Amino acid sequence: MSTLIKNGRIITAEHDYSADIFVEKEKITTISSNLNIEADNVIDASGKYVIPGGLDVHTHLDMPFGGTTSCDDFETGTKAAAFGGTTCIIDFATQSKGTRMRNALDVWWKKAENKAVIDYGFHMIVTDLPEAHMEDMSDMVREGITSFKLFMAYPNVLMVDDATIFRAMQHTAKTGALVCMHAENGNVIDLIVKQALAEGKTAPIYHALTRPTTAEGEAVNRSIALAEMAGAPVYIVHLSSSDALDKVAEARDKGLPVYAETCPQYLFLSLDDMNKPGFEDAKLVFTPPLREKWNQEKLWAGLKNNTLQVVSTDHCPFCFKEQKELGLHDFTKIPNGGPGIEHRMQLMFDGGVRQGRISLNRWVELTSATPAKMFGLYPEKGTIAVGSDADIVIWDPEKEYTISAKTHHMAVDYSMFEGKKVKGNIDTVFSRGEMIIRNDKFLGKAGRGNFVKRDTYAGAWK
Ligand code: DUC
Ligand code: ZN
Ligand code: ZN
Repeated sequence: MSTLIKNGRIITAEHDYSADIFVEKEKITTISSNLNIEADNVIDASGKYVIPGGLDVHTHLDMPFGGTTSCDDFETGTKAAAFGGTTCIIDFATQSKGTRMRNALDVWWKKAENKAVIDYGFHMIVTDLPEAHMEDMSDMVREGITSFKLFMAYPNVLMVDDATIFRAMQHTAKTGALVCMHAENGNVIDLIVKQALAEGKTAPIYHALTRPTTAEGEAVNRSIALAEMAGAPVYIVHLSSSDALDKVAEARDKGLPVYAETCPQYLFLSLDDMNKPGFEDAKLVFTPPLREKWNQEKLWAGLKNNTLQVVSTDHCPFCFKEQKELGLHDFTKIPNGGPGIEHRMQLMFDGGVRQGRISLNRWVELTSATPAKMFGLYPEKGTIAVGSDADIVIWDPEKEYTISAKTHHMAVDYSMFEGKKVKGNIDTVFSRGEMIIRNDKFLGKAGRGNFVKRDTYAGAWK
């Protein structure tokens, strides 16, 4: 199977030029102007951008959490991702306390293998790391699971103590892997939550009001100090506030290998959006929570000046009916998470590029190239180059689209961005050379996605 993509404007993190692309089987084999080659498929991309498929390095598909399970599985979730121009995800396998990481990996492989429609990798959420099982981390790295998420929040559930974090970081310092940190001071937050409940504050908004930005800033700072002592890099996930951003900026100014991602919900939504009647605000209950609106411009500045390097979604969808409703009378029982896997590229294009906040190259860098580099998938993924996987999106910068649960492909019954109009959307999507979306039709099939064995962080940045 071969494809010739003609007349497109190719945008990567570094380049912006017009040329034709020839794809043979799964790879890009030639890039040149005026290519005159016989191909099974010829696509005219005049007036369109040709970009590397997006990488969403923070998703939770089919994940047991908060007394229920996230409602997109690997089929619906990856299909929705593809409809948004994302051609590779890194999802989180979760080690249950008292079990080994290998068990979790086996479970997550099974969840994905017959379902994923695009390529996928895994991070491992570490909840239990006894001294005797440190070798599990090396075992995971050998399997291509080269990043580990640790929680400083959710005491007695997911949280690990500082010594465990430090031990994990000492290990990644040796293997070249990367610790991804959920940075919030869990013990303090738990106390504030208990006090709020005792005062009868049970509505969804109290989820946000009991998780101060200082608790995020403190934990970011602590995780950076632990990483510095361990001689390891650290990657802060879902950074949401100016307080936290300042700590990352300070560390980077010192030259420390500290990185962070933010997510569209923190860039486009704020506490001001949590003002709906009844239980509606539960749709915006995720962790970290929404912040005061002024934080948004700080985050945009962070994306521009590279204090933040990645935009992921933290896609963790729970239906409003029956799932979010578990917390109807108590905000602590609302499953934490929101749906976002489908609209990251559009939101960042419309709100970032079109609004003049970031350049086209930076858009690709934040959503594709740097995620691929950070998590050991570059240059197979994250760029348009000879030898790279033909994960290619033809992007129509003029296509208008209204985000809505009525038309989205996620298996969730609401949208965090219901009714938002965006300009710029996918035209055609290729995954390893196979056309999987054209004319708004899905042409791929469940199970065609491959597990990607990732290089280490240190390997990727050599
Ligand atoms: N952190 C995540 O990254 N996702 C879902 C919930 C959480 O706390
Ligand atoms: Zn988290
Ligand atoms: Zn998450």
